[in-house]
Amino acid sequence: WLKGHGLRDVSRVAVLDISWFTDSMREGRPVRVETRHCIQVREPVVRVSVCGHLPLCVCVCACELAESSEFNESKGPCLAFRQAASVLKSLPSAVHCLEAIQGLPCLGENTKAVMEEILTFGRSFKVEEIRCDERYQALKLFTSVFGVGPKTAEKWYRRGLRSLQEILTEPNIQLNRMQRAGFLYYSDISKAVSKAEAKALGCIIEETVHWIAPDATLALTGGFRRGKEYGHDVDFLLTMPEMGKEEGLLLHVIDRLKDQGILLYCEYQGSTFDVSKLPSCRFEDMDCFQKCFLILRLEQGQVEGERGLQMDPGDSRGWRAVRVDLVAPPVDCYAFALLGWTGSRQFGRDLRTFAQKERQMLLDNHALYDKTKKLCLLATTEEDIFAHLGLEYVEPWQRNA
Ligand code: DCT
Ligand code: MG
Repeated sequence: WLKGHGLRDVSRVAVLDISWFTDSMREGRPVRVETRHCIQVREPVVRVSVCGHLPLCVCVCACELAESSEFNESKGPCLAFRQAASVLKSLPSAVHCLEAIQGLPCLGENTKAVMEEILTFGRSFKVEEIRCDERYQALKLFTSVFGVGPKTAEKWYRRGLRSLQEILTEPNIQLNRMQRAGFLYYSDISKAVSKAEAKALGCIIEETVHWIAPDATLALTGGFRRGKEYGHDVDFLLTMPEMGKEEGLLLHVIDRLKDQGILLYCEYQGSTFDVSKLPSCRFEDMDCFQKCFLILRLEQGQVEGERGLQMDPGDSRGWRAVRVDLVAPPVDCYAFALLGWTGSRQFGRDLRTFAQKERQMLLDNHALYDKTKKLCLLATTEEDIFAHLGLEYVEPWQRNA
């Protein structure tokens, strides 16, 4: 199983941080197997997953089943598998039998069936079938391009296209600007971004923002705020101390990045924020703040640490392209935006469900609305929001659901 996931010459395996491990697997990143803190494995490799880390194995399967459901537009099963993966990821110890997971939430019949198959045969035939499925493979490949969603991927698949090369050479396909950038920087932006690279980008963004507005507030959000070692992009939130002063801020930042010669691609979306709109209970809705999706050029010399830039051996460019998201909410919404953009997606989804079901409140990236009192509750910090919800504060590193 591990070899099937790209691990070679496995004799010993260390799983130090379960979420890091599963995220790496899910994102198809090569996993570096550390020999420190090892679980010694001398038997055939497949026994690692069965005997040692059944939850991990099933978690990866659940992620693939979720993805496959998403491609089939089966929203319910997709969410159910994501929730199951999240629960499995959080289990503190190995599981050796189905009885051990009795009573755990969100592990439905389908997930249990996968677990049973793995316990009995060492693998899941259902998941293997999906992995070998031509449509699944094509859609997974196509959606790995920045700017390509499941709908476009499906369209290309239906036209008989199967590889990225075929898409690029098909004369009747008109790529939009974002997709063109996605293809142009594909090998760079499909590589994980490391913590050291995120830190280097943080310095660049901070210098740029503060050069324009010394009193702006800037925060690293997304997976890196949750303490993740790797991410697919780097997310930042910025605001101004006075309401309305954030207007136009991102456009200045974009100009300044352009002047520095490091802006490779930019998609800017102006604010459509309307205070009179109540929080939306539909999580999938994008928030209305001004934001930009960027690709920036990061130089080798800007990244600290012995590993420096994440580059292929033999790549002598001395720089790589990295995806960066900047979001600029007005200061009154800052705490809600920070909570939302810190994620994880699953954590955010669960928090909204909790707010709605248990507290009759609507939470989104803009506000928290109390349906009983018929008013929006103010918050200047994330702590305020948790307090309004009657919950103990949850640190960002504990939000990796
Ligand atoms: N988010 C949101 N609304 C959106 C998109 C994202 O509230 N329309 C939140 C959910 C997670 C967070 O922003 C950051 O998004 P990602 O960068 O996609 O996730 P991540 O947790 O940072 O994961 P990765 O490490 O892969 O970047
Ligand atoms: Mg991110």
